[in-house]
Parts: sequence; structure tokens; C-alpha cells
Amino acid sequence: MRVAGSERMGPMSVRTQSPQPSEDLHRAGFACFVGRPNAGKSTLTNALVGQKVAITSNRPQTTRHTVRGIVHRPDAQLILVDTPGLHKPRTLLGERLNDVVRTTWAEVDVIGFCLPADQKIGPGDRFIAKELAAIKKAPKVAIVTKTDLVDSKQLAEQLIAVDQLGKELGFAWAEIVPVSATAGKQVDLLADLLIPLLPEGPALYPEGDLTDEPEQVMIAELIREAALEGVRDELPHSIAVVVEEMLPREDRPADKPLLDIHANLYIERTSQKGIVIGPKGKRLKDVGIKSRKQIEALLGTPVFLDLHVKVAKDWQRDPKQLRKLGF
Ligand SMILES: Nc1nc2c(ncn2[C@@H]2O[C@H](COP(=O)(O)OP(=O)(O)OP(=O)(O)O)[C@@H](O)[C@H]2O)c(=O)[nH]1
Ligand SMILES: [Mg+2]
Repeated sequence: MRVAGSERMGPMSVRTQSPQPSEDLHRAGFACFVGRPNAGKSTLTNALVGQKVAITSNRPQTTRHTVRGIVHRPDAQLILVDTPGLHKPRTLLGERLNDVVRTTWAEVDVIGFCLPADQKIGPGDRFIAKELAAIKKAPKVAIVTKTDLVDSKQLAEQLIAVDQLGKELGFAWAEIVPVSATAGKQVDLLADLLIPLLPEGPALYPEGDLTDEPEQVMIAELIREAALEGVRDELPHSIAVVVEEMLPREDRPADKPLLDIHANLYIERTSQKGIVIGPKGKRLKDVGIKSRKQIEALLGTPVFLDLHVKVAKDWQRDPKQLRKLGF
């Protein structure tokens, strides 16, 4: 068993150095992150890119579409594809999200399977690993996430369990990499190890591009992220956000522009309205303030955010509503 970057793993063979890039070879390709909801895929994507391209939260099933984040190196371009957490679907939306994951991992050059260090490997992980075993084309890298939450003994046990999981299913991990995205531990090393697994080829995105997410989608996601904070139970799943319109305010002097953004926050039932809006509208206002700051930072321009709450009845189960909301 080889564990990347670990010197304290005792008898196991370890790798502490990144592979040396060869001088004139350029590599470019796609690596996806898959795993259970909440495994830390989006946080890791952002840490690798060095900027927030995907929203994150402690609620499961935060990510609802593939998000690409681009890592630029002189000798390589690594395109990360963050995917929704693969889970047992309970709604049509859940089925669609799982489909997105399976389509993605069939298309990429490398698969990064994320397993949190602080949770024992469970049926959800096994289920994913079993499906991964059937994919012969792409090398599979096991990424043990959130290593800051465990001590070295627990981490060692998890690394052994991950190694064992591959063996049980009859395949070998190309690498096993422990990382902490929030502590920035071994994040660069992970990129160093993914890059040699990419095909040779020229850059696929212009230099400096960090994502290909459309602005409107990023903005809707930032609003949803702010709305997810502090809501419980079923509500996180019920929230969807759509940016309807973005227009520069007329009659503004050139040095004082203002961008009007009109967005709708959808919920599934009228009874959820009160929770989202809060007493005297306070919650919704806070969501607006919080997301507006992030939107302004993203766009580099002052923004007026006009946010409305609407009911799209049972949208997670309704094909027509799903289509309207972009799924
Ligand atoms: N302590 C610690 N927490 C982390 C780390 N990475 C992610 N988290 C937390 O774990 C939670 C889930 O993170 P996400 O990145 O949203 O997880 P995800 O796998 O993208 O989840 P889905 O999109 O729902 O599938 C968030 O509360 C993160 O802050 C880490 O390295 N250390
Ligand atoms: Mg995510």
C-alpha cells in the first residue's frame, strides 16, 4: 500500500515527494470528484482552484450540477469536475443528480473518490466503490478528506480500510491521498499526483480561467448557499434559486454603476415560506445581505439584489417544474 505524502505510516511504503514534471511534456484533462453527500468534494475543488467556484454547506446534497474548476500549472491544466453526492434517491431530482454523477465519471480521465477521514466506511461508500470497480478506463484515486478532524492513529486506520476496500473489490487505487481542504494540507500534492494521470495535450481552457460556470448560475448558487445556512430538516432540499434578470441600472454615472439582479428563491410548500422569510422578513434580508456581498466580490461591481420567495409545488418530484428550474 502506498500512501501519498505520509512519513508516519510506519511499515507501509510511502511517497513523500511529488512526481517530477518532465520538461517539455504538457498534460491536460479532467478529474472528477465523487463520493457521498457531505464528503468534502466541493470544498476540496475550491481549495485546489484557490477560489470559490462551488458552493459548500454542512447539509447533504448541496451540489446539484457538475462544477468545473481549473488548476493551471506551467506543464499542465487539470480540470476538476465536482459532482453531486451520490445517494439513495428519494425524488426525481435525486435520480437526476445521480445520473449526472454516472455520466461524469464515464467521461473523465481520472476519478477521485472522496471518503471523509472522520467517518467509518459505510454502505454508501461501498455502493459507490462497487460501481467504480466496474469502470476500467479511468484510474481511480482514493482521497481521504477532512484529515484535520482525526488523529494520526484514526487516519492510519482509515487509510488501511480504504486500501482494503479496493482489494475486496478487486482493483488497486492509483494513489491513496489524505488531504485537508480547510487546513490546506496536501492539497497541492493531490494536484501533483493527479496531473501525471492526465493525457498529454495542450491546454483546454484559456489561461487564468478558473471555471466555466456562467455568472448567472454562480450568483444563484451564492444565494442558495446563504439560504441553506441555519435551515434544517427537509428545507435545504426544497430550496432552489433562479436569477431571472441582470440589468445595469439606468441613469447612473459611469463611475457609480449599479447592477440590478432579480432572483427568485423557490420552495416546495406554502408552509415553508415563513421559515425562509423569518420574523418580519429578517431571515430573507440576511440571506440577501450575505449573498450580495459575495456577488459584489465576484463581479467587482455594486449590486442591488431583489430577492423574492415563490412556491413551486413539489418541484423535486415534478418533471415540468424540474425542467423550469434547469434540471
Ligand atoms: N474540518 C473539515 N471540514 C471540511 C473539510 N472539507 C469539507 N469540510 C466540511 O464538510 C461539509 C461538506 O463539505 P462540502 O464540500 O459541501 O461537501 P460535498 O461533498 O461537496 O457535499 P455535496 O455537494 O452535498 O455532495 C462542509 O461543512 C465543509 O465545511 C475539511 O478538510 N476539514
Ligand atoms: Mg458539493
